[in-house]
Amino acid sequence: MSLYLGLDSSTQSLTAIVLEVDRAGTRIVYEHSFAFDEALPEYGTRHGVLAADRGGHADGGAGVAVSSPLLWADALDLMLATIAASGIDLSRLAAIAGSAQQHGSVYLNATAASVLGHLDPGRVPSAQLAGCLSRPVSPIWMDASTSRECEEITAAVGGPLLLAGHTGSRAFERFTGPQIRKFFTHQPDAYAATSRVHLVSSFLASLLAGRHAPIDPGDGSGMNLMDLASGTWWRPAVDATAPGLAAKLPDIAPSWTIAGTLSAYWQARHALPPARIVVWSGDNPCSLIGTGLVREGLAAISLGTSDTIFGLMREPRIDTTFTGHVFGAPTGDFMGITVFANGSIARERIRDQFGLTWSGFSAALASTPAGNDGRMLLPWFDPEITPLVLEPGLRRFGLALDDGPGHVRAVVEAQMMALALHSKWMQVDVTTIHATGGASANRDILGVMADVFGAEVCQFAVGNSACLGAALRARHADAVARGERLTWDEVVGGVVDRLITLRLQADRERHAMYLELMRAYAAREAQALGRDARPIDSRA
Ligand code: XUL
Repeated sequence: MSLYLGLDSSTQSLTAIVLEVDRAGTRIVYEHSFAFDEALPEYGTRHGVLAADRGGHADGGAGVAVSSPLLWADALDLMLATIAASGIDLSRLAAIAGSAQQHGSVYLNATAASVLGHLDPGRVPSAQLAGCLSRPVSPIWMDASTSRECEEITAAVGGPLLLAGHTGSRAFERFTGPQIRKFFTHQPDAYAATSRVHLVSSFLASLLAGRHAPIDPGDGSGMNLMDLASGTWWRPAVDATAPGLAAKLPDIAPSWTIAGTLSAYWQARHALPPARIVVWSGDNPCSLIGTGLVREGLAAISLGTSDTIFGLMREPRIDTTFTGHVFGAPTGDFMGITVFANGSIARERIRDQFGLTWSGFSAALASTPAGNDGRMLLPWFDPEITPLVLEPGLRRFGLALDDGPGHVRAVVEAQMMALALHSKWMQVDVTTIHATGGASANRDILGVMADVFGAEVCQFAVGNSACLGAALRARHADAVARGERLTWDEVVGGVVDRLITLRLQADRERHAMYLELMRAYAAREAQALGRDARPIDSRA
């Protein structure tokens, strides 16, 4: 009998899931989560993002969103201490894998390799790692401040089609390459003092293993730097991003690679065994596993800080509309994904604006008719990724400022219609949607999802499928390392399907109504963006 630990370091929180695997099957035996703002208030984050007076805008300006790598390190320490005190027999812990918010980058100087390997178990990690940072903050996926760098990289490699053809995406503001370029142009000395650029995922794997860990193709494909087909750095993009970058990037290795064993620091600090440390991946690639999408043709929607829609692809199908991305999948395949920045943050803003609890939010949704009697909004509280909106602001249509229930339905309908409209490029037959993320606990939101897509929606007992996916990846990588043959169907089978708690069917009439409403939504979106409605509308 073995235990596998999955960790998910997301924008706002850290989650852990422990799986127990024996001949009878796989069970979740432990699950714990805490929010960064509350568990580590000394870092001064709001929703996991550093406030302006804590370094949040120190190196940027408008559209900047940064967090602290030391916060993530201390959170890991706090979580391992909590798990160690939980009473589980951790001597059976065989492997640890992780998931992290994608795109964020961590900049380390040349001392890091030695410091990572010689941490003092008597002290918290942050106190010892601070001197290794060549940049005290990490730009994260919510950052929208690199349009200029996106243009420069695109031009240097020969245009968006070439960049997307190789890396899986046109240049996106939050992607790591444009962020690295901005650091190089704004702080050339600090860039020169950087010897390793990690992603959040590879940084945390390095911290656990006590040495520099590789990047997996799932998270590497969110950088505008990796050649998808070969899973190696694409030299024209690397050279277009910043001088000397090739020497600063970690290796890329398959998602089931063992990066090392849990370092002496963690073993001594929390009395943990020398478990295998599996290469970490991004939260969306991990969610693909945690929602059981190891076959083509199924789709998942994650309603987290960001809302995302994704599905597995055997062959990379590049999005020539440049809306979404092709990432590597932890199975060694690919995944199509479209990302919306205004996910839970938009839902929370409406909830808070009208003084509601989540049950009040649900009640408001249930009390309003499908279609909202024509009331609509465009939910762009923050800069939006899909479609690209760099100057945020809510746009209301027929919606009075004090109409709480109207706003609740309008934000949910807008999000679901945007998800449906902008994911057409993925060519996935959306007949069944696996819903995940915090807001997937809300049955009324899933009802709107089913009706907008005209699909069956499955709700899971585990809201954090990225964390479950990480734990399942730990199990898979451990089996590979032991020389066992274990298919991905076997990894997820009997685990993910057993967690389905509810299947919601679409209402045909309401779906027909939403198909009409989507045309109006697409037209309003196009109008707000100052362009003709046809490109979106013709695909509706
Ligand atoms: C994916 C993306 C977000 C983050 C959230 O491209 O930007 O979904 O991964 O953690």
